Amino acid sequence: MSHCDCNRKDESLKRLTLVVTGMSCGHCKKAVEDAVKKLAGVQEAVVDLKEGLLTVTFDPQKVALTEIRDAVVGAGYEVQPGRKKKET
Ligand SMILES: [Cu+2]
Repeated sequence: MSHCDCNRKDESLKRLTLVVTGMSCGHCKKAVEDAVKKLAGVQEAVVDLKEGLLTVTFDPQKVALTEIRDAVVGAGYEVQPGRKKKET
């Protein structure tokens, strides 16, 4: 039925924001982003250094949230248990 599946890829992607502690400069930002982007299934990883947030766009079929956390921890930083920082 579907003659074009170019949109399907985007629909299967998930976006999550994680609270990451320990980042203090542009080098930390890049280290976290690079570590997460290395994972298969991660399409985008963007760190907001000021807020201490990591926004990841990933394919949940290919990579688990725990793997993303492990990558951040492996780079030397910590992921807070809360999935998303509360809006205040
Ligand atoms: Cu740094």
